[in-house]
Amino acid sequence: MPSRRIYLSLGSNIGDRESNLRKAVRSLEERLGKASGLSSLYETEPWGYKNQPSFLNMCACFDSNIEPEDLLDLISSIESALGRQRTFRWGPRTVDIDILMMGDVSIDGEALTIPHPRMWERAFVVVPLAEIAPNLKAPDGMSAALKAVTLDPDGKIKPMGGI
Ligand code: GSY
Repeated sequence: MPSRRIYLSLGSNIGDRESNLRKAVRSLEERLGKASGLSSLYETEPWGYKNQPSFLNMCACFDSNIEPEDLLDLISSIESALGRQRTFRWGPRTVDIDILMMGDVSIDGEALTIPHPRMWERAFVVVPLAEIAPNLKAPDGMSAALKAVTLDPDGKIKPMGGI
């Protein structure tokens, strides 16, 4: 099986957020190999449920032949190991890892939907993604770079250095 290009979104808003993200990336690299792209860290306002601390978000890119269900298991085990407790939908989390895209994989299941159905609506996803994959295309044909400007027209979401 040839490798696929995998894009992930990572976020944290509990504890030492930068350390949580660093540990998550390290654990992903242990299984998937070295990341082929890592965005900067971005401080972002909580989306959905507003009454919670702000997030640090980033995106990562890997080239791997891991199967989608195995990637989901890997992500769940990393989130658990880093102390994520599932409180309520859109609630705070030590680390959250979302699969955005996996090559041309298209899955619409109960446990897993790829590409991520709401990824192109969220500035906290698209701004970091545009840093590592500016030419990646949304389903409407718009590039990630252009989507980022559309979602964050005033450039409020700024890079804060890397992990
Ligand atoms: O869906 C990922 C977890 N999450 C986030 C996030 O990562 N960043 C921001 N800014 N808001 C969020 N709301 C949720 S839920």
